[in-house]
Amino acid sequence: MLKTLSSILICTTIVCAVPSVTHAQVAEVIGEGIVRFDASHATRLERRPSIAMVRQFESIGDIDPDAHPLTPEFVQGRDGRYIASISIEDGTSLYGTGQVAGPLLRNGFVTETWNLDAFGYGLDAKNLYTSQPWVLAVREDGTAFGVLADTTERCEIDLRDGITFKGVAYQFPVIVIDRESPQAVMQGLAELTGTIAMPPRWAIGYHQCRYSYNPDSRVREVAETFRAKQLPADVIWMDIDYMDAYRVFTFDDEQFSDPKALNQYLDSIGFSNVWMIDPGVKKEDGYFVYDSGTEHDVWVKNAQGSTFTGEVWPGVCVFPDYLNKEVREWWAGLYEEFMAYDIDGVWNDMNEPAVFNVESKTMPEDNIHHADPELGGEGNHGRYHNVYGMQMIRATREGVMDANPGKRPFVLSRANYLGGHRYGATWTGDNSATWEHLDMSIPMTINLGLSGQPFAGPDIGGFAYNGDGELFARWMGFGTLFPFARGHTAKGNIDKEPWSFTPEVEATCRRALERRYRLLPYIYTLFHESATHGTPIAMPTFFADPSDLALRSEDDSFLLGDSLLVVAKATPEADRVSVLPKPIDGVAWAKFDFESFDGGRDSKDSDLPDLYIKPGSIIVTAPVTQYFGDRPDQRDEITLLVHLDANGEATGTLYEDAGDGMEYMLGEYLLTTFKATRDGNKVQVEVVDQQGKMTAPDRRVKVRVIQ
Ligand code: MIG
Repeated sequence: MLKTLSSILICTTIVCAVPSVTHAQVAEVIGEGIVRFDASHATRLERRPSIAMVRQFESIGDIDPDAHPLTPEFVQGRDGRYIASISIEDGTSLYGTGQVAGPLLRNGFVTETWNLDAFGYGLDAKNLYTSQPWVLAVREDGTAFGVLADTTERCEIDLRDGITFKGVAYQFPVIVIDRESPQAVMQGLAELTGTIAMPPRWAIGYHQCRYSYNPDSRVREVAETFRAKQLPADVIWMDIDYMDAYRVFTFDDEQFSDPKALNQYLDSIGFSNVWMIDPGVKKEDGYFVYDSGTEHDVWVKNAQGSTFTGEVWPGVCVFPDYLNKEVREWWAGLYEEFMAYDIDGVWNDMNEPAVFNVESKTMPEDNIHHADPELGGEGNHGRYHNVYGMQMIRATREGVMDANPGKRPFVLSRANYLGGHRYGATWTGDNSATWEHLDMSIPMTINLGLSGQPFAGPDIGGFAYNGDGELFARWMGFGTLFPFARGHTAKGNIDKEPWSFTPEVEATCRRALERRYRLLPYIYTLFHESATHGTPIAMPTFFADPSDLALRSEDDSFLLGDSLLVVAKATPEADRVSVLPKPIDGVAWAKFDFESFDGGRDSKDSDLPDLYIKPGSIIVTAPVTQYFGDRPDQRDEITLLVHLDANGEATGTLYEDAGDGMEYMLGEYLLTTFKATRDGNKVQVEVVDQQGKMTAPDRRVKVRVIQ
């Protein structure tokens, strides 16, 4: 016995000296069903801080790696690359891997984490704007596990034969979450990487954008047209042309001479506003951002130690080193004056960071970042590239919060990294106005959700190219039901507002928008669930029944929360048949529309997606409003859509709060659980639970039974 012990001790020492011994792996439990594997004791000691995770999880206890069913095999390839692989059983379906083009099911694909300005990307893109080194694996029986390669470096994710991660210069640890269902695995990921913060209510309304609405009179005109035409919308966006020659934190004197007055006007007609800020700062003496940044020594340095310059929109630019706390504080400080123009939300674009006229489209990998010790300390750009945008929006968010204390910030970022959902929402970048991209916007949004970023959606209508009215109507039809719903288009394109095509297209857009606004109580409740438990908001249809293999590659449809299935018509002919979840105890998911709500306006519009409600669930809806805050009495009426299960029962919840501010964190909210029960040929509905301190409104509750 003694002898064995001492030989183990000796062995440990040898392992430290000779890391090529393969079974030197170490494994430690860091959460419920969550194990972190390191290649060796030595690499464990040299492990870098995790930027994806909310904190550095300590070991709750070591386990024998050989006893774990999913122990990765760590090897260093002949090319020096660090490889970690996990084999999978036949019948295992793979998802996630971040922001990826192509289908939902990722088996057989090779992608890479390397944030890229990918304008005009196609179905075979290897890497896009955000990086999430994470795979969700669903076994044949519906149990699941997730694998996180905890590295910020460029990392290949090869799903051709099991799960293989290939890093470049660092022996990263691998974290495995092994749980009973994909939902439980996603919750585990949220335990590690955090959840979204509850957004302001206006941010879950419809957003209208284009590159760019300018001058300010055009912004007013577009906003007014939404109101005149009774097309629900909450937000209008200011893209880069509002700036004075693309200098961030400035306004063009002529085209946007009075931004505050513009924002106040927009507010008076129920529009919130979002304004763009890029990371590239024009290198120009006398420009206050450049002067101040230079004075504070905030710019990223090149390998020689002098300030790196690269070209972006304003011409030659310098780039803040957001990896550094003092730089982030400096950057946050810039928002005080900016937000004082009554700005509501901020859009950080180009933060991969994008650099023009260089082959790599970004800064050199040997640039230097003075990263905080908590982020890993000084290191080159190759190491920190993928978190540059994430740290930028972290700083932006701080700045926005400091400038508008007590308000909920809204930040949209183009680049991001696993865990970056804590700081901002993401969209799928510069897609195209084609049927392929319309089709792909569903799996892309779902896989982002399965990679920890639930607040996501595409440029509805497509960014590059014009597309036609039919494409636009179809895309608006289901796009308005994504967690982040924003129409956008590139410079030089035709107008792409809901009224820009034919009266028929406009009518479809109105129906689609009205559906979102009716569903807002339900959608807001889903955001609350996501902010509380890390639940994805738009989920793959197979989440309805993870053991049903027929659903595993279904990606023309998605679940918006557990109770609502959205089946899009994603081909021009609308001829593809989606697989639906099976009936539950003989009760089918029931198709419904909002027809009887408003005399048929919603019905028989073949460009709208089909909607199904899950047996046993209640979906809480409200009358159509034009924007958040429209009709102060809007909460005085709700309609419960009820679909009883085989036992004649259904339940559903409703989360309500002030829609902005932080008081909800002190209990100023209301979380109501409704239960419906069949009683002869009647249906009784009662409130079975109510949490939170907000006064329950005196309201009319209508019930609509769907069968
Ligand atoms: O190089 O600000 O993805 O949404 O409209 C283009 C102009 C810069 C890229 C963004 C797009 C935005 C555009 N931007």
